Amino acid sequence: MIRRMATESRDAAHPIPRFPAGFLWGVSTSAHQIEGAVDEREPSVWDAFTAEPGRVKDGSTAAVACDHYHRYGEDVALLAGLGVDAYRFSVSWPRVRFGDGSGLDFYDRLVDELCAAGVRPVPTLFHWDLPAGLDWLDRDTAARFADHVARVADRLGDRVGKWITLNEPAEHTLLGHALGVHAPGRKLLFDALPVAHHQLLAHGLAVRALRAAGATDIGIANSHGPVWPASREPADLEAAAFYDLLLNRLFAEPLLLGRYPEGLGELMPGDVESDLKVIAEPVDWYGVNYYAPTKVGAPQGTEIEFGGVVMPAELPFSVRQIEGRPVTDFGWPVVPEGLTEVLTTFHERYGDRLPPVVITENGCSYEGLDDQDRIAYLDGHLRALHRAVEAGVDVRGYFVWSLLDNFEWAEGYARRFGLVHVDFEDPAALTRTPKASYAWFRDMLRSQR
Ligand code: IFM
Repeated sequence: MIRRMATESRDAAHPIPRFPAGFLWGVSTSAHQIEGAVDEREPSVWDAFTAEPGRVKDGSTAAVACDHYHRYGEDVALLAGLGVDAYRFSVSWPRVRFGDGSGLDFYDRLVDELCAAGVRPVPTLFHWDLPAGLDWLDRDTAARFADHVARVADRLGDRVGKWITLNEPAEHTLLGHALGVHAPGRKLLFDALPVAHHQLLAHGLAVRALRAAGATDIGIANSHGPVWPASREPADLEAAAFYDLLLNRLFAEPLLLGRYPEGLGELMPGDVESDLKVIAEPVDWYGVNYYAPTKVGAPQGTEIEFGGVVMPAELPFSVRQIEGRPVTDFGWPVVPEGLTEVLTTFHERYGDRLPPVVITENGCSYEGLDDQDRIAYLDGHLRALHRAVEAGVDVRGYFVWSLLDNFEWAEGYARRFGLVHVDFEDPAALTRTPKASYAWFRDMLRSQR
């Protein structure tokens, strides 16, 4: 059921500046966070993780989530009402492997529905829900992923033009394998680096599989943000540079430059030089997920809790709070100019090796239907994005995270990122109610046409 809109859009005294012609506007979601229908897919590493007490803060699971699997028609109607050009969703690998291919039928139906509504489907082929039994520490998982990609491209490629290989391999490595706060819950610290390498290899193999299937519009969704040193002291500068290496350069440079940044290549498994040739398969655009900058200083010798993540004392850096900024319900600082900064930094660092950029995620967690904080966040970030365009960065699209409130991983349902509220208190109805930000984004899109 879809309820009437919470409020009408507020008057924009200063409209968002116009983005270049052909700019792609969309919203994003991911399979595990919204689909539910757990019995109609194979298990994933997230099912085992959420079953362990204490892993998810509110004790919830994604077994039903938004039940998008059964309610996708309603959700496509919401997309059409919003007036977006494109919808970024993810294809669940455990669902694709289910039964005799009936899992893929779901994406067939979804893509048909999107096309009928005039919304371009933009699938992400891996968004953290690894099939149970597979492991990114194994090199073979990269080859298995390429098979999955070929299968999906074969089925959907007649209607899907734009593809995303992976979502945020950095977070999947860091949170899932180094710090253990996401599935599969490993705390390997720097021994998690092979997970990064195998995902990057999987990306390169996926690009090859997509090209073999005739795809011409391929990207990745990498998370990036500026890293601000806590002070100008050498120890803080060094710690910040190291964090920048891990968050930004480790995942950008193999793809864009065909090499690992200093010292990291030696730590990776296998024939790294030959793998880098695969990893650097050219992409048509580069996706950036941006939420906030990170302030980083020298280690403080103690465990630090930051943004819901406990960082052990032995790390060679410590993450600090950025003071003097509003924060989202997640405690993340709201820093729109960080988006301009990360894009202009990449433009300067990588020059013409950086393909056109698409913002594949940007958004914030706030409670409430009259979500003026979210409107302010999106308004500020779109202006910041436009400043990057004015500064010469070739930006081709922007996707809000997220269409719906959903299962926010280890936080459960406590963090609401949606333009549309979902009533998780009433699991039989899971009523969708567009928030004020939905109307605001819809009106902003109209002003761009
Ligand atoms: O919900 C996540 C998403 O799955 C990946 N990027 C960040 C979002 C907000 O935490």
